[in-house]
Amino acid sequence: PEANIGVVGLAVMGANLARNLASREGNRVAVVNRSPERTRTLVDAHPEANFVPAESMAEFAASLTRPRTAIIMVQAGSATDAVIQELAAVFEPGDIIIDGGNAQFTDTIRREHEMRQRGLHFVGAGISGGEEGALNGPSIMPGGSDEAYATVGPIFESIAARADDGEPCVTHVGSDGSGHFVKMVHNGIEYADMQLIAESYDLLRRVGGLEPAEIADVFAEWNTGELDSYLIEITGEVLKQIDTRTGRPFVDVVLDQAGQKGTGTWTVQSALTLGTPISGIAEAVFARGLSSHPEQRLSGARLAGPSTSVELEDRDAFVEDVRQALYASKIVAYSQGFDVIRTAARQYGWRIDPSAIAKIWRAGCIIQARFLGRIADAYRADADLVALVTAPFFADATGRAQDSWRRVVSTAALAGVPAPGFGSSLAYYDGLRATRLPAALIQGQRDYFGAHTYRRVDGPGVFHTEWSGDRSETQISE
Ligand code: NBP
Repeated sequence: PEANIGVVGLAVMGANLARNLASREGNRVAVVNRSPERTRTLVDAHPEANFVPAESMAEFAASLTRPRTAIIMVQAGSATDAVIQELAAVFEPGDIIIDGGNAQFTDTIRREHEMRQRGLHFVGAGISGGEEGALNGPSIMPGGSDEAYATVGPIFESIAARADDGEPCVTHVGSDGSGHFVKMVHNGIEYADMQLIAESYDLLRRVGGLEPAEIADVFAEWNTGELDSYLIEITGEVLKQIDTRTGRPFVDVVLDQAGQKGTGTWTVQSALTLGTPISGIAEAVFARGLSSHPEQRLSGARLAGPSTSVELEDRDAFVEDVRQALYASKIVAYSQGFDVIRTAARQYGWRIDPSAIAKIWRAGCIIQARFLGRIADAYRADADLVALVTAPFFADATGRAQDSWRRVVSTAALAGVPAPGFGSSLAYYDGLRATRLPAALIQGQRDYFGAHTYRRVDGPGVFHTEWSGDRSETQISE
């Protein structure tokens, strides 16, 4: 045996991760792929990597030093299960199987359990950053046993992205499915972030009257301040792009139907199951859904819009309002994302440090942003923070932004420009702020039609009112 780490699955992600591993001091990388042509192509194209190629799982296992450590990078779902079974058949107790794909965290919990029964370690590692990240340094979110992490931690640290302070963007998230859960929520937050940026663009264009190239400049400017992030940066680049075929702005020749691969939906499904409101992320997933229903949109195009148009008094002030609305809504999206991570941690028995998660998202991943450092600070100062938005720094930021935020949401409504991300984030903020919610009335309705009972504000006990009788109140229990 000569390789200390192996990669199974050599499509774009696996090939790039294998090259990243091979470029680090002390690593020798074994590679294998279902169709051997892919292995040969990679090995031939990258002699500098000094790969140890294998054409079968048995050969792959024989090329690895103990404990054998292999990262699977194949299509999520049944392909991953198939490869795990093949590896388990040739690996021995104490060996480590890592799934670096975008697995459902519930699959990871099941797989970890199955492998543990066979004496094998199973690590579900979320890897973010796309092809580029895999090659040059991703953000890595591994979940698994402490014993497995002792071996895989240093390997991950060697290939992970580095934050500005030099810290590698990897941490032992927790046990079994925790890494894939956190990666899933990362993607959910990514959906929200993208939707909010898209709403900003739409408002600047349709209400502010700015051209794509001008909006690109606005984003470039925003990227020098508190919104500094990878997504803001690339949005500016996309808006600057001119279509070579037509000479029109690139954004105008792209079909306006947003695709999705499922992690946003999974995040919302998990949050629904856990009863945690992540309305910003949900609106982002639904907005992509609405965009990709052309027949509904075609018939909807007949619906009436506002009877008067919105005239801006001060365009620069509107641009600044949109910036503030974007920042405040983004804070809400991250607050909701961390909320669902904390709820899941309680539900599944994971010990997750939210501060460590914020830190490993500072580089390498799609949502990397300057303000993640602030999130890390907030959770370091108070690990039991019930809602990120209420931490002093973020309460102050949203407080300062709220007037702008309200103007933008109302302007969008008056202009007939959809801004579901902005609107729902503001509603969440106001919901959190409210000292009284109309939930009291809902309790009354529930008690009326279903005898679901209610509690009172002025003392303990559970009560029911005889709605169909004399409307007297009965105490049901203490
Ligand atoms: P794909 O998701 O396109 O999967 C292709 C790989 O899966 C090939 O190596 C293919 O082998 C292998 N495979 C399949 Br399909 N079925 C198999 C089976 N039954 N047994 C063995 N191997 C099988 O590759 P990718 O885009 O590189 O992504 C890899 C993983 O990383 C996925 O889970 C993805 O969700 C995740 N991810 C991707 C990105 C991204 O930006 N693309 C980012 C983050 C995470 P073959 O060559 O023989 O067909």
